Parts: sequence; structure tokens; C-alpha cells
Amino acid sequence: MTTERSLVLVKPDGFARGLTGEVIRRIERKGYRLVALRILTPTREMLGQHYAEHAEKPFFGELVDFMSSGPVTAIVIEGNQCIAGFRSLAGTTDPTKAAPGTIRGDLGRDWGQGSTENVVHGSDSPESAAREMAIWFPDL
Ligand code: DAT
Ligand code: MG
Repeated sequence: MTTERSLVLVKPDGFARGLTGEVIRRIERKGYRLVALRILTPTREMLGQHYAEHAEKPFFGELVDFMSSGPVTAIVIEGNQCIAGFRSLAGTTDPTKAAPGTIRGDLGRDWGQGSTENVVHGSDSPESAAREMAIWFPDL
């Protein structure tokens, strides 16, 4: 048994479009448990930590601009294999290519804004989950 926790974000596009409930509905229907939830507009400093692996990428500036543009819902979920399981629910990074049935495939699209707006973030490994939870939920 591998009970895990993962850090999920409903990104500013998803929050602004009223999709937080839809994302939570899919998480709960899948059978994962909600552990913690907060709504906040992330600072650029938080996002620099969260996306440290992408700091040198050409899209980093637009990514931080987009992610700091408004409120997000940060959620810790729990369940066996929930890290891979939520990534599967979320679908692939590019919302144009993400499969129908996934969060990004059903709810995301290219809005022609430059930044990749793909509704959700999910941790990609236990190490990332631990690192990200410390950023978004320092008291957990
Ligand atoms: P994921 O969010 O699927 O884990 P990632 O960690 O590779 O993807 O990238 C983090 C975010 O950065 C992603 O959700 C959207 C943005 N991004 C990734 N690759 C990009 C690219 N080639 N051009 C523009 N934005 C990109
Ligand atoms: Mg990632």
C-alpha cells in the first residue's frame, strides 16, 4: 500500500472560469481524499520556488505572469498512487493535445494568450509533492 499525497492547483484560468468545483468533483469521484484547501493569489517568489525546475526555460516569465494573475485554489489530496492518478486525470501538458475525458482535454484550450493555460497543476513525484506542499501549505 502506497498512501501518497499530491499538491494540486486549480490555476488562475480554472479559478476565474468557475472550474474549481468541477476539478474537486473529479478528484472525489476518483476516490481521492481532500486533506487541505486554500484560495490565494501566489506571489512571484512562491512561483519561483514552485517552478524552480523551469527557471531557465524560455516560457518561465510568461508562466509566472499567468500564475500570479489571480487567485488559485491549492489542494492537498491523498490516496494510494494519487500522484500518478491525478496526473492521469489531468492529462498531458498542452491542452490542445490533451485527451478528451481528462481535465485539460475537457476544460482547457489554447486561448491565444501566449502562456499555456491548462487549468490544473499536479505534482509529478513524491519528492516534488513534499517540496510543493511545503511551499503552499507550510503549516501542514
Ligand atoms: P506539467 O504542468 O504538465 O507538469 P511542466 O512541469 O513541464 O508540465 O510545465 C509546467 C507548466 O509550464 C505547464 O503546466 C505549462 C507551462 N509549460 C510547459 N511547457 C511549456 C512550453 N513548451 N511552452 C509554454 N509553456 C509551457
Ligand atoms: Mg510539472
